[in-house]
Amino acid sequence: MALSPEMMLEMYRKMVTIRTFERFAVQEFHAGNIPGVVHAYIGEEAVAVGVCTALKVTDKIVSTHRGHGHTIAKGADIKLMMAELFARSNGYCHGRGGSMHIADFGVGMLGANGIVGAGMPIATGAALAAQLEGSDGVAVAFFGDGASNEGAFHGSLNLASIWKLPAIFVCENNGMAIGVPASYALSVEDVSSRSVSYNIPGITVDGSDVIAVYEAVEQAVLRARAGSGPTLVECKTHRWRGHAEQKTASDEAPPDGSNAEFDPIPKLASRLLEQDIATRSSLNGIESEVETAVEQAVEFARTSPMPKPEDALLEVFAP
Ligand SMILES: Cc1ncc(C[n+]2csc(CCOP(=O)(O)OP(=O)(O)O)c2C)c(N)n1
Repeated sequence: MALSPEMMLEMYRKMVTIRTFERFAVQEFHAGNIPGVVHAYIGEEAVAVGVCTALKVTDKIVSTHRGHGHTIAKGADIKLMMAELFARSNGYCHGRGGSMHIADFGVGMLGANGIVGAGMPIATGAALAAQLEGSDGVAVAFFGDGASNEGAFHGSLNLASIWKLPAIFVCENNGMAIGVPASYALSVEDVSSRSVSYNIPGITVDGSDVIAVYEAVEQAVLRARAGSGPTLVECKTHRWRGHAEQKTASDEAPPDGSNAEFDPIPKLASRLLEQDIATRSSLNGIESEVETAVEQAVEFARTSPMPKPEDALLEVFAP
């Protein structure tokens, strides 16, 4: 389906929402208001948004430790997300999970995951469920270049291939797994070439180009819904900050502004302006609406109650 101007503007709004949410999450982490870990998705926004724009709300995604962008792109509520980061009882997991455990089944977001690679078998299972139910649903696994070296990747792609599951494997190749460069750890230049071993299509796209990501995933979705099986989509991208936010300066981010050539947001803005879909002032309007919405999410989190110690075991075990 050709992207309508409304869809392209919504993509812009989503990318700016992710960028702004992450900017505030980083700031609140360093202010001591967020316990646990925050892995920022800044710089990678076009991947989550390009992929999720090609999906229906009933389609499923499974995320990673760097999951805020996927969660926002699939339509989750940023107030409940921020409250979860703040470990408040109003958050998605009632303050028990934090950044790496946010899920919202209502929008098809089956969960972030602190175990690298663990999302791929889950998405494979969700794709099997869609196939057994006879729905036209698809399931997407997001994962990094590091995760593509794990057994879970190879087992998932093989099973999805032989059973022709409606799964899409989206590798966010940001060139690093913590401090280990992909150039050292990967046996191949492009993760997408690993698709050959599983007899499925594999494609590499520019992960800073949201339209290119959308178009590649749209093809994969068509193939999955037609019962023809999975696709491996590799998005080459850049993470701008250190692996995770640190109290120390051991994994410092490059200074702001040094990533202009990889920045997916001005790239989409240029297209919107060239195609007369937006004006600079309408884009400024979106940016300021998003800023207000994220500020309100932070305020919601800040004023939400802490979980009570006596409730510690609620919501932990299934009844
Ligand atoms: C099974 C497992 N091994 C190791 C870790 C520690 N760890 C957390 S993130 C990470 C790097 C992951 O790299 P990649 O998959 O490329 O994702 P990125 O952080 O670049 O988004 C590692 C090794 C973990 N959480 N789980």
